[in-house]
Amino acid sequence: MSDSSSHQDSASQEQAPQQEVQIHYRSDYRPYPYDIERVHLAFDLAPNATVVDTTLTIQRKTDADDEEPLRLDGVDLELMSIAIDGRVLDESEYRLIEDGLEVLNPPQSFELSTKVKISPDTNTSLEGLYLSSGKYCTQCEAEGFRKITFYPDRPDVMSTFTVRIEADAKEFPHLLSNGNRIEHGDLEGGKHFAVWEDPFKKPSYLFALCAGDYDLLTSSFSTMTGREVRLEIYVDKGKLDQCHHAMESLKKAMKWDEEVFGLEYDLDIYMIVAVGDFNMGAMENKGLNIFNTKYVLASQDTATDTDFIDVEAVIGHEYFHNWTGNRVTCRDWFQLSLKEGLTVFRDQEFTADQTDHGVKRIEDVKVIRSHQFAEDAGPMAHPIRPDSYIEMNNFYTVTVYNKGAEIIRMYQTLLGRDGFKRGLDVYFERHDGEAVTCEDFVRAMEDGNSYDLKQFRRWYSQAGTPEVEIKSQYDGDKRQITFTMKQSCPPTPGQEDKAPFHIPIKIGLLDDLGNDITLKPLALGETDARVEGDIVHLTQAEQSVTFDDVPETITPSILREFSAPVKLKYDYSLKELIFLFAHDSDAFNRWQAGQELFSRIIFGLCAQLEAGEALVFDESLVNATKNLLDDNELDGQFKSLALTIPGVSTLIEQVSSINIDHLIEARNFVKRQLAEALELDLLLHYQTNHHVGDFEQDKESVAKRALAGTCLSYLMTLEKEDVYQLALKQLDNANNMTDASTALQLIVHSHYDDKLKVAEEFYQKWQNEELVVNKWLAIMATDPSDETIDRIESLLDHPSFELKNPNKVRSLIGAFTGANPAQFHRGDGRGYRYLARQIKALYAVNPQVSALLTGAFNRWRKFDSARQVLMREQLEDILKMPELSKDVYEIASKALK
Ligand code: B3K
Ligand code: ZN
Repeated sequence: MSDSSSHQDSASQEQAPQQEVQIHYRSDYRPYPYDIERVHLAFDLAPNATVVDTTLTIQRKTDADDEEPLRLDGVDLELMSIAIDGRVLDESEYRLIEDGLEVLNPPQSFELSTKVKISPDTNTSLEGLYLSSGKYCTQCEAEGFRKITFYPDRPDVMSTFTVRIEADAKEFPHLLSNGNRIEHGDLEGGKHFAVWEDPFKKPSYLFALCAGDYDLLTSSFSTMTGREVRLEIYVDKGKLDQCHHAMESLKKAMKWDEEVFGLEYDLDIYMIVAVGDFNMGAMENKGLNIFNTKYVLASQDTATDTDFIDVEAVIGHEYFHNWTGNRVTCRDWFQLSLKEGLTVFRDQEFTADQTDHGVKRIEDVKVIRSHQFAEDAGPMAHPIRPDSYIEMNNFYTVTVYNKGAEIIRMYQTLLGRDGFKRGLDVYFERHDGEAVTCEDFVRAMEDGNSYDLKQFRRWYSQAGTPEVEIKSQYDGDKRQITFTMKQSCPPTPGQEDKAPFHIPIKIGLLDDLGNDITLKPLALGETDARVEGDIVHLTQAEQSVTFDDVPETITPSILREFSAPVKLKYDYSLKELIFLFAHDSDAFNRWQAGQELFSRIIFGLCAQLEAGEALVFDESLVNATKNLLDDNELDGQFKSLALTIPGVSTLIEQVSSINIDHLIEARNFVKRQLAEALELDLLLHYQTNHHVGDFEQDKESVAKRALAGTCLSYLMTLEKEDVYQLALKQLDNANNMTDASTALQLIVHSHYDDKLKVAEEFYQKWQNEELVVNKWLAIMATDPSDETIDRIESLLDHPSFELKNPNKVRSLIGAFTGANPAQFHRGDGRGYRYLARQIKALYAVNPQVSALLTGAFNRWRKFDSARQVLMREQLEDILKMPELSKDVYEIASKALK
């Protein structure tokens, strides 16, 4: 079958009727009528003519209709032969359909053999089997396996796989697939083969194959029951010295999962292959993880402290999937958060245990506030368990992943650590080896704890960010404080009215010395919220809670640890915020108080700009910041976070519409005013924290680098020659990528005359280290100056750029749209036109990555009317493109709805 253009996306063309786009609904789920008991795959690898021989052992389910044909998915496959039990089928016995094949009147139980030809070399979608940089690699989640062979490509069809790979021995000395290698040997004509068997049943999305000539790092791990597991990391030639951190991270993750959750690895071998051309971060294929190089390679010279932490986190994430995702998988893709929310939660806890709980919590909430709140308030808003999709790949979202993780975190808050663990134990006992639903997970939590989660389930079905408005009233005679709480949730596409959520609100009350007082909740009446420990359970649209024995000078600290993914509205006075910023024992809320201070001041300045007034700086921030800076008890990493002004994307989500020019001007003004007021302190802290000499990577050194970087970034706003020289010196003397890239970014984003020369020298030095070049691209793309648009235009033709490589696209185009608000939102619309041109150039090459870029237009309605028109025009234009991918179509059309 030459199925070629798989989605006849006429719907994406202007004149085409929208109803031709297939929408998938959660409510349409039907079990697959057949069991696939065994899968045998044989690959004869060749760039344009890889032959895949597949034998499926099939059994019709007893309750299935025997009239029903056997339907298999298949995209871009050329069918060479098809047989049942060795008998070749004639054309009346099967039918090629759009994106698949039907076998008519199949027997009850049989072996189906198909032979197809595919072309990995021309597969630029990086989905299915593809050849890039001389190596074969697969990506099957969500629906890539159908580009490899005809198969029921859905996660609830689980089977055991045996895979034979045959290829040229010299070019592809390593032939890898899932499970254990049971056979290998040489063949005629310089070829060789390997056979792999995976004893665990798995869905097709966890299938993987890699073939190439790699460098290999090996090690081993002894599990809690004393089994030795061989660990292997495969990387491009010459990169071996950059994989040690990944290997150590893997061992830490394996140990951590045993210690914290009692979960042990189950195969004798665990392999990781790092590839440079990859659509996302990594993929948890059973026993054979495939990683983006960005999340494996790390050395002092080439990777920043953040990169090191990210590598550890992603290695952990994929490893943790072995239980939460692979052993227990999803029934259908609407249940994606079942594995992703849970696994993100697990990787967050892992990182917190390796680093610092408060700092990690702040980092995670920043993602929620800047990205997830935006998604929840935009055209793509969906519950963590979506009800429908056009292209599943568009639903690997910050909602499914990160909000999903927040929902999991709330179970732990409600049930306690032990209770959460009990629930998980029930989940694994009941469902090991199965493909299940979010509902199954909730039930396991309920049954493990005898806890009613009926209302809590709404977090799975309702989209949007709930808003919680709290007011307090102090009764001096009774020495009681009463909080009245109201919750609401704005309408989202397809969901007008929302029922109240079960929202756990962690609370603290600080006395005038900043110490937490003991909470004494009073149960007064019907409308009172239940309180357990320091958790207030808000379950109705409106409820109140009263605490007894409270001194008048109390300062409440509400939503500690960000105990629920909501927007809190509480009318703190400036004085209270400053007090919390100085004293709150909850790291998250201490940071949050500072962020709210910053936000208020920035929006106050915006109002001044709106009114045409001269900007007046609110001095209250100066002392608060100075005290924080000088607090010797505080961790440098925390200080650095607390001193960082909320980003533009976070600020945007705090108001209903935005004058972007004013917002940026006000934000810059605050930074510069603070730098002027605190110049000497900042300089002092820069000097004491910036370290020259031997490189260390302990917690303290990392924190010092972070704080030094933040201080320097404030100082740079002063535009002083001696500060430029400091940055240049840091860059020249750097013996690590954290210091080097921080300095480079500050220089390139400044008005320093020779900044382009500095940038060029950096590029020349690092041009052969792809991951560093990607950092360089991102730094160039995020320079807020007006010339950036011309520069990023010519960078498209620069040797460092390659449209087919997702990392490059994300570094140049993604960074520009996501982290350069001043230039992306240029009033003349050039930023928008630039983005639209790249989407048009990319959608046929790589639908997934171009859809990701399209999302940058999602918040267009928030901007002034001139910019709205400019963005809308680009979206309309994109929708007129011939044979637009359904990925981009879904994002662009929903944005315009
Ligand atoms: N499960 C993969 C993501 C697959 C994305 C498909 N578009 C990586 C992860 O979440 O661990
Ligand atoms: Zn995942």
